[in-house]
Amino acid sequence: AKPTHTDSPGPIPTVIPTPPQFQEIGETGHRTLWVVFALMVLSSGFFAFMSWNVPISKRLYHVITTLITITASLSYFAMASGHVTSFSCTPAKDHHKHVPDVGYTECRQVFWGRYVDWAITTPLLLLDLSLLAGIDGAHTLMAVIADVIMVLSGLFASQGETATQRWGWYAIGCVSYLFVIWHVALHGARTVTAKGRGVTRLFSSLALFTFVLWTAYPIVWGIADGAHRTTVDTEILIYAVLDILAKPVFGLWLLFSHRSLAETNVDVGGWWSHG
Ligand code: RET
Repeated sequence: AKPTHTDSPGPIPTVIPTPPQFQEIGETGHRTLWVVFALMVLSSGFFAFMSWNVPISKRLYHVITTLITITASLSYFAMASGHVTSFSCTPAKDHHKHVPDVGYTECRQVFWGRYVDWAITTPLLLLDLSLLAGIDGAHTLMAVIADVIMVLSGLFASQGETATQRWGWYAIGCVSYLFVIWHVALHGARTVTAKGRGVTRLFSSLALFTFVLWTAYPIVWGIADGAHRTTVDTEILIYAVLDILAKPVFGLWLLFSHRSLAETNVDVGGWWSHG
């Protein structure tokens, strides 16, 4: 029979759904973002200053490297001022043993602005390395596209709602990363020998430094964004250290070596500068 308002409402549910758990930025994370913003601005100024007495035709690495830290300054300004961020909600993991499995969600703050930064700066970093190693345009282009696919996959992974979406995109990103290493590190190791011992030694150390550092990013992503095993602040701190090494420290190393090693010069042709 059709229920009427006089019928018993039925048993009261015994499991009260847990509200979503929020993981978000704290004071430490906030301060860290502002500090890195300041460091990126200072580095940009310093790199621009380093190119002062260098003729335009020899300023290729200076221009690329300064654009990298300028882009990072913009992205850190955006993140520090509370922009370019959203909450990504996923079903809670069973590692929260103290909570009955009632299917609550975990909403973690994601700074998607990072991925916009990486989509611009990682291709520029690869360009620095490719030019240094004398890698041809074809391999450079393939590496850059694989790299953009890697970063966009990371962005999609961070916004995914199901495990398939998140870990699927993550896996696609990791495969793309292997192509980047293949085209730049392995291929570059072969082409750089034509540029002499000095450049070969510089490229080997810079490429090793780069790919050891870069490999930390997917590991951090897996632990922090994938498995939610760290706080948002810890994630911000780790990425801050990695970003400072991958951008200002990489840039200092490259530009100072370039200054004392004439063979690092690239013949960039007439479009770049008229002599
Ligand atoms: C993601 C997740 C998907 C799989 C892989 C990733 C790699 C990211 C890397 C980022 C490098 C950033 C740098 C920033 C500069 O400061 C997107 C985390 C492989 C390698 C160097």
